[in-house]
Amino acid sequence: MPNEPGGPGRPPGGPPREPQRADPRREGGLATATRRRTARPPKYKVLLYNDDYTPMEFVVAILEKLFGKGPTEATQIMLAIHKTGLGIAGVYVQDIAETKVAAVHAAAEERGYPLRAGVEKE
Ligand code: TYC
Repeated sequence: MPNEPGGPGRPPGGPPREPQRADPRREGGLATATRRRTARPPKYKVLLYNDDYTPMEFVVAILEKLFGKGPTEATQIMLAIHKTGLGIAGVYVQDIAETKVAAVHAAAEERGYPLRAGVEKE
């Protein structure tokens, strides 16, 4: 019996075999048919830092209004920052992350609070 084009023969009666592919390690781990055309842009964490003066309610309000958190998650993040010194408010592409940091600083300065934020590449 001649071999099939996709590979050596198989015993009769079993399920049809997937077509054989080249070693995926030599193709970057993705089959050609499903490879992305555009790379995912790098993501940046927006960090909030603890301080001794910004009220807890203000930080919760920032996490709700600027970072889309619900009240429970916003409170958990704020308390984690209060205890550990910093926490992640959200993860965005670079220009959005930097805009969020500027918005945090603007809102804090408007109220006279020293709250600080920053970005860190993921
Ligand atoms: N440590 C502040 C207080 O006790 C609360 C606080 C939490 C401040 C998180 C900043 O990013 C912050 N009022």
